Amino acid sequence: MCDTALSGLIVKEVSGFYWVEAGDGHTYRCRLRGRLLEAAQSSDVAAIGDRVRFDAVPDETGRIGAIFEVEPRRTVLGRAVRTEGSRGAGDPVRQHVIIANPDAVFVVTSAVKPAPDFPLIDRLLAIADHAELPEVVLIVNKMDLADEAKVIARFLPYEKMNYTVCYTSAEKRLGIERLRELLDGKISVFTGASGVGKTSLLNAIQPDLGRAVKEVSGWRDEGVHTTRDSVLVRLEQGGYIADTPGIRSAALYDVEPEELDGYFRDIAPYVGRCRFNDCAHQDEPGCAVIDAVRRHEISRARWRSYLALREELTKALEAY
Ligand SMILES: Nc1nc2c(ncn2[C@@H]2O[C@H](COP(=O)(O)OP(=O)(O)OP(=O)(O)O)[C@@H](O)[C@H]2O)c(=O)[nH]1
Ligand SMILES: [Mg+2]
Ligand SMILES: [Zn+2]
Repeated sequence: MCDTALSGLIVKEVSGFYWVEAGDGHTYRCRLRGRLLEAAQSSDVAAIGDRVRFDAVPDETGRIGAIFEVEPRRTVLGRAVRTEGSRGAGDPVRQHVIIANPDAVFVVTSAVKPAPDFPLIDRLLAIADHAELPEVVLIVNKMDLADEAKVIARFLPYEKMNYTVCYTSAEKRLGIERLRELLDGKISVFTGASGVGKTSLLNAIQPDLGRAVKEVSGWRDEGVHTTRDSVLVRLEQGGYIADTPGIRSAALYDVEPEELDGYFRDIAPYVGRCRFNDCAHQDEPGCAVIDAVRRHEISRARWRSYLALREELTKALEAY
């Protein structure tokens, strides 16, 4: 065998196969080799966005390879998932990597149809801040169907806490130019609930893409989980964008309940002013966060998101 080592970027993953865009301009379908294959049993050692080194294996059926090295990740967007089976060893929870090395995450919601899932939005924003991603953007799509002033008022708290908020319509091609600017030259990811228009926005940004989109279910007003695979799409303007399947919920990975308040940008500034050091901001006397909620400086919905997420983290700890 006369293998040659190449390096490249994982742009697609389907059940143990990785499509790697290599420096030679070709895409190779790769498997993991040896040690990596073993490690892949318990963690996502390779994912879209990873830079890898692989051996090209000459093969008449096409370009095939074997990945032998994954470069250290600069950033990771991931969420906690329960491990399946109960063999006793290892963590009950592991990190599912949505994308490796993203420069920017775009949390996508629709203004209506389906209605915004604020608890999910707040979770994804906290995950993005915990991951220390250089850029976090909130996209509010389907503005063509909504009462603009009302929607902007509902998302005002997010602008105040310094998230970039983009109001778009994939259908009417509104706000697309601004998105293009934000995407320029970066590796970005679209994430959010099903049916909010992640794929439609991507198709609007790059019209020749033709990725499938499907109508939201009429009677439940919910997305139907059209996108099943995670792919990195190379943008003509430069950069890559990942279209990912819609998610129902997202749990934080590797965050202690006590540190959660640090990942809520509106809550964090008050934390040091609570009477108790270990204040959970739930019902403690002298809690500066609760006072701020009363004064409408922190929105009640955000506070509720925080409490729900904190309770979930505490329960996960107790389950050990
Ligand atoms: N009116 C309107 N409809 C939109 C807009 N964007 C998307 N849609 C519609 O919403 C439905 C869902 O869009 P998708 O792009 O498939 O949503 P998605 O977020 O990719 O959903 P999953 O792949 O299931 O996660 C489709 O019927 C789209 O045509 C928009 O800006 N306005
Ligand atoms: Mg989709
Ligand atoms: Zn407090």
